Amino acid sequence: MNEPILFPPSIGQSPSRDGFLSEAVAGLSKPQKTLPCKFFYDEQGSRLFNEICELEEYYPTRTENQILRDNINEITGLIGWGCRLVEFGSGASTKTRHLLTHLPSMSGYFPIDISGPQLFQSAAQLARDFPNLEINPLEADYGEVLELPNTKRKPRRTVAFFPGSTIGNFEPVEAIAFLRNIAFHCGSDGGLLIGVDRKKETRILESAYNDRKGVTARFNLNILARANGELGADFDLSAFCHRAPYNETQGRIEMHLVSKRAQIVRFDSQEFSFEQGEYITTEYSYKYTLPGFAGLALRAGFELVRSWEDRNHLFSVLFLRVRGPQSLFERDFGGFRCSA
Ligand code: AVI
Repeated sequence: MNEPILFPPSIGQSPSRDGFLSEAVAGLSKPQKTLPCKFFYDEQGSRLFNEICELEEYYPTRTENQILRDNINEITGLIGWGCRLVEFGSGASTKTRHLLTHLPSMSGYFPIDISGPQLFQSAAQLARDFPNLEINPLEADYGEVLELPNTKRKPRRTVAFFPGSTIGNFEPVEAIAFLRNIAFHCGSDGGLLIGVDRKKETRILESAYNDRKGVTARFNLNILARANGELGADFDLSAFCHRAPYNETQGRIEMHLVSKRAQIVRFDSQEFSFEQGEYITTEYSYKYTLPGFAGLALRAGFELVRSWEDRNHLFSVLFLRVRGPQSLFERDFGGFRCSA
């Protein structure tokens, strides 16, 4: 058996302390205070997110897994042989294992994630389990990746994998710019396998983001703990509470951290004052109809090939293909970020 091929970690574009500091200061200085959701994912935040994925109320993970399992032959048939698979926001790469098992003679797998420890741990485990596969993990804010590494074996095509409905964490215009960038990376004949959370009853959505065990609340509050630890901020975590209403007009869950009392928070020699009831927006999670998302993808240079859904219409997995060479000239070099 060949030696596992695991390239040294490519570090360099991951968000730095300075990046967190400048974005936190900018976000908390706005009339509607914000903290970007990409800063949820330090080690503790990644652990809490994995816990969220196991919650009874949080249907997206298990529903998407089920859709992938039920349709694996058709999905991997559309991706085809000899592809270079690039995963944006790979986390623990749990869903990818299933794909890798069913994808014949791949040219390589590139997991990209903002959280280094989890990325390298899961890449090492995958390298043990798939010893003939070239795996090249990249620790980076996947919204800012400008170039992909080459594989030793020339790929027949590049297919991006963006599961988990993370596309919902982008504002729609940012989602278009981000997908356009993926189309550019994939090139002509490129494909995209993506998970999208669907619009549904408010009751189901709100309970998914306000779970009874309070894991989502801890996940949300952890961003303040991170600011305390990394930026020297003095957030009193007991003076903020989690709230996640569904904004039906905008079609999105909004994650808020609500100040329980009037207070002042200090860091970086600056003061940020809060009135009682004032809140920080930490995340948007947009929900889509299938035609709504297909229309957005079209504007990014992708056409819908096939979609699959669960029997309760909670979640969709879509396979899209790059529309044609003309759409590749439309790349947007602006920054792409999580919303909020
Ligand atoms: C990562 N992302 C798709 C999750 C979501 O559902 O928007 C993040 C999350 N926030 C709260 N719970 C889960």
